[in-house]
Order: sequence, then structure tokens, then C-alpha cells
Amino acid sequence: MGTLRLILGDQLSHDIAALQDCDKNADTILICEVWDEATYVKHHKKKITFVFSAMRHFAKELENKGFTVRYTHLDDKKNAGSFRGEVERAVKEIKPDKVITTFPGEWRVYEDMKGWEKGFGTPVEIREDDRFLCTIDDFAKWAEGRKSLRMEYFYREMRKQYNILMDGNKPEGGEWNYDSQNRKTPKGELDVPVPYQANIDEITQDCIDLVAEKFSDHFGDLDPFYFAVTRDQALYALDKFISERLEKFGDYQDAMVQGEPWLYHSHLSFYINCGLLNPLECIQKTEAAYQNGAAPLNAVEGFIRQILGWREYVRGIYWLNMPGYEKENFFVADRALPDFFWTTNTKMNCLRQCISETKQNAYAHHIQRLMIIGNFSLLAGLSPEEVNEWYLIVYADAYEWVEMPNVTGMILFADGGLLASKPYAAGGAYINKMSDYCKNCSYSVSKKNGPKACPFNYLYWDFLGRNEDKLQNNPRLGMSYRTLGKMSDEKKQAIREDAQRFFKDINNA
Ligand code: FAD
Ligand code: DLZ
Ligand code: SF4
Repeated sequence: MGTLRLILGDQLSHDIAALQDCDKNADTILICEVWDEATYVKHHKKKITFVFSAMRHFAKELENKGFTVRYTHLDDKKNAGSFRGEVERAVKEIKPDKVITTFPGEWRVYEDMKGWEKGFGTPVEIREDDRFLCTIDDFAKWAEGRKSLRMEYFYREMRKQYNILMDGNKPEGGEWNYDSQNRKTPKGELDVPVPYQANIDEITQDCIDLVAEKFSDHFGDLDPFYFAVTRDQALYALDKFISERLEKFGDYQDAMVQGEPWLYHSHLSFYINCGLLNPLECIQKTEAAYQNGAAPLNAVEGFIRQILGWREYVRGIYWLNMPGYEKENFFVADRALPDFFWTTNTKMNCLRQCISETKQNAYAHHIQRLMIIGNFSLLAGLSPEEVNEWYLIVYADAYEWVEMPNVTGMILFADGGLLASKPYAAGGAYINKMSDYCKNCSYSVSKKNGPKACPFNYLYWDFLGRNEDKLQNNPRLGMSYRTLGKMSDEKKQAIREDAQRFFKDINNA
């Protein structure tokens, strides 16, 4: 008897809604490693290790606090292999009055949950996930009747609502957004601090061994493993970010440097998304650093904008548009993912660096995801379905609610401009400005055409040409289309031929 409290792998917060009135003497907390979740896409090996180890540590902490935890290991003989199967098995064995859980992060899980009450003949309560700072309903209210759903306006509302970086009813420093001060190009030696690396304990080692055995055919390097897997470790990583990196976070937010996968980013998304850190505590701690004079406004506002603005906004966009958002394909793009997305084997140095780092770390920072891998996916007309699956697989912070709007909306413009006002398309010059990748590349960034030319240069114009009917009236692309319009027929023909040659042999590019 008592209630059965289901905690999913991205709900590892001690104050999660499903645990808020948990009775230590009567209730059972269910946490389960299930085959379906580990394989519905073939997640990066580090991602599975991280989620399993964090789940096992969380279960142990709950037990130490006196809760009754029913923990299903992946290789338990009776493991039913799915959330539904494991909840049903627990309901049959424990016979609870009720099942309580928290709203999940993915549509497919929610769809499944909706059928549990009828299926099991036991009441099922799905509670609001109050770790998010904007409810799904409040986002829908904000979006209602608006012609365009720009993040900036949503973000301003959130700043006011939570009284973050406000000076009365005005934004701190007079501006809402200091993005223009966040584009410093990396020149000379950057003294990037070593990021937090947790030690491997017995629980994590067991998970590493399990993943090595069961998921050897999944993408990604398992070693070295250094993610935080407990709340204490994640809090330490947060404090270390604030004391060592936050100061320069703003300046180098858009920078890319060969051999520096972590730069001044926070590397906290894994911990926030799985519940080890609460987004509001990250915001408040960084705001305090600004108030104490430990970090400048452009850094603190930039960081807070990502969490209070973008993170909440993309979640709102996901639930506002599901189901259906996963099928969006504005450009009718259908090219298969090139092999090098898995092998890293490409002569394009920028892509080779970013995909290799992704393979090694299950992490790439935002501008690598957006302007290198994302930009290429857009320009090459890769299938949104395949690109979405890749991003969901390869990053340890990826869950559909956050991955899909970033891919479908932000990088591929596959939703036709619901999220972004224009496609984030750029040629080699931008990559050369924001990184040092080009100097080590087989292609020449200054060449516009021919086999030696940087492919981003002609793919950019080929993309605009291919999609002229859909994009030419976009006011933010007016200048690019005017330039395209002024090009000679020979030049346009050279661009088309270069692009066709590139696509024909894309796996050897
Ligand atoms: P920082 O640069 O330190 O930023 C601080 C925090 O802000 C992050 O930890 C994250 O919680 C939040 N944040 C920043 N940008 C975004 C954003 N665009 N959307 C949502 N939250 C944001 N983020 C994920 O958490 N999971 C994903 O699956 C994911 N997929 C992405 C796919 C693409 C194509 C792109 C362009 C971005 C994606 N992002 C995703 C957003 C962003 O790239 C990552 O949150 C960030 O790189 C994580 O590293 P960090 O913690 O060092 O971030
Ligand atoms: C990502 C993931 C993986 C790999 N495995 C599990 C698991 O075995 N059990 C679990 O509860 N959660 C797992 N997760 C996280 C879930 O995929 C996530 O909770 C749902 O997609 C809802 O967002
Ligand atoms: Fe990338 Fe082009 Fe620079 Fe090579 S030259 S690193 S392909 S942008």
C-alpha cells in the first residue's frame, strides 16, 4: 500500500514534484534502468554511463535519507525493459493506492503515461515539473495571438517575473541584452582553466563496465569519464564555473579554438537537465557574482539569458508544437547524414574538430553545435529527421524537449521561422573570424570556387539559390539576395557545379 513514486533519469532532484509529500513509512520510490530508454536512439556511451551512474547515486542518497527505493538495474532478470513494463510490474507486486510521477521531458513518454491509469487500473497523477521557470500553460498564454515568438521578448518577461538583473522596472545597466559584447575573437594565447573532472567511484565504474559490455556498438568514447554524478559534485562544478570561467564567459561566448573544447562555457547543461542542479539556483548564484563585483554584466547577463531565456523558451516551443514539430521540413531537405558525422573522417577541419570533440566528450559548446555542425547541416540540406536523431544521440545533455527546437527551429529553420527570424547560414569567412580552424584545413577559406575552395563558401550561395522562392522575401536576407542577384551567370554556374561535385562525393569531402 502507500503510493508508488516514479522518478525518471532526468528527474534526479530531491525536491522534484513527485517526491514533495513522500511518506518514508508508506511510499515506494521507483527508479529503473530500462532497455527502451537506453536504445530508442543509440545514445553516446558517455551519456548512458552518466545517466545510469547519476540515477544509482541518487537512489543511494534517497535510501540514506530513509526512503524506500525500488531500483531496477538494467540486467535484473525480471526487468520488463520499459517504463510502462516496470511501473506495471511494481503496481502488481506492491499494489499501491496510486502512482505519482512528474511531467516527463519527452512527448513519447507523456503519450505512454496517459494510458497507464486505464492500463493498470490504478490512479496515476502526473505532476507539473516545477523545476522549469515557465509552465507549459503560461508559455502557451504568452504565445497566444503573437505573430512572431521571439525569444528576446519572452526573456524580458521572465526577467521581470523573477526580478533577475533588474533595477526597479528597468534592466540592470540599462540594456536587456549585451550580446553585442559577447563576440570577442580569440587572439593569442587564451589561458583556459582546466574544467571540473570528477573521480570515478565504484558505482560509476560498474556503469562504465556495463555500458562497455552492452552498448559497445553505440557512438562515442567511454574513456576518460569525468562527469559529476551527484548533486554535491555538480554544485562544486557550478561554483568552479563561477569562480574560474564566468568572468570571460561573455567575451568568448562565440569563440572556437582548436584543442579547446570547453573554453569559458559552464558545462552545466548535463547537470541542469538531469536534475542535479536547479536552473534558478544557477541564475541566482551568477547574479550574486555580478552584485559582488566578481563578474561583469555582459558575462552574467549572457549566461542568465541562456538559462532564463533560451532554455525556458525552447521548452515552451517544444510543448506548444508537439506532436507535429518532429515532422517539420520547410526546405524539404532529404540528404542522408554523411558518414563523417560518425567517423569524424573529413578534410573540413572545422567539422573534424567539432565532431571529434563530440565523440570524445559527448559535449560541444553552443557555437560549435550552431555555426559549424548546424550550419553545415543547413547548407547541405540534410534530412531534419536524421539531424535530430544525431543530436539526440551524441550529446550527454540531449533530451527531445531541448534538442528538437534547437535543431528543427534554430539550425535547420525547418519550422519556417517559428523560432528564428532567419536561417543561421554562414560561409567560411565567419568561421575563420570566430575560430582558428581554417589555418589547419585542407581547403582554402579565401578561395570561393573550385576543388580547393572552402565548401562553406559555395554551399552558402548554393543554399540561398536553391531556396530563393522560400527566402527571398525575408528582410534579414535582403543584402545576401541582392549580392546573389548581382552575380554573373558564370559565377552562379560555378557555384552550382561546385556544390554538385561536393554532394556527389560528400563522404570523401
Ligand atoms: P553554456 O554556454 O555555459 O550556457 C549555459 C546554459 O544555458 C547551458 O548549460 C544550458 O542549460 C542553457 N542553454 C544555452 N543555450 C541554450 C539553448 N539554445 N537551448 C537551451 N538551453 C540553452 N542544449 C541542451 O541542453 N541539450 C541539447 O540537446 C541541446 N542541443 C542543441 C542542439 C543544437 C543544434 C544547438 C545549436 C544547441 C543545442 N543546445 C542543447 C543548446 C546549447 O548548445 C547547450 O545547452 C550548451 O552548449 C551546453 O553547454 P554549456 O552547459 O557549457 O552551456
Ligand atoms: C537518457 C536515459 C537513458 C539512457 N536511460 C534511462 C533509463 O534507463 N531510465 C530512466 O528513467 N531514464 C533514462 N534516460 C532518461 C530518459 O530518457 C528521460 O527521462 C525521458 O526521455 C524523459 O525525458
Ligand atoms: Fe571549415 Fe572552410 Fe575553414 Fe576548412 S576552410 S576549416 S572547411 S571553414
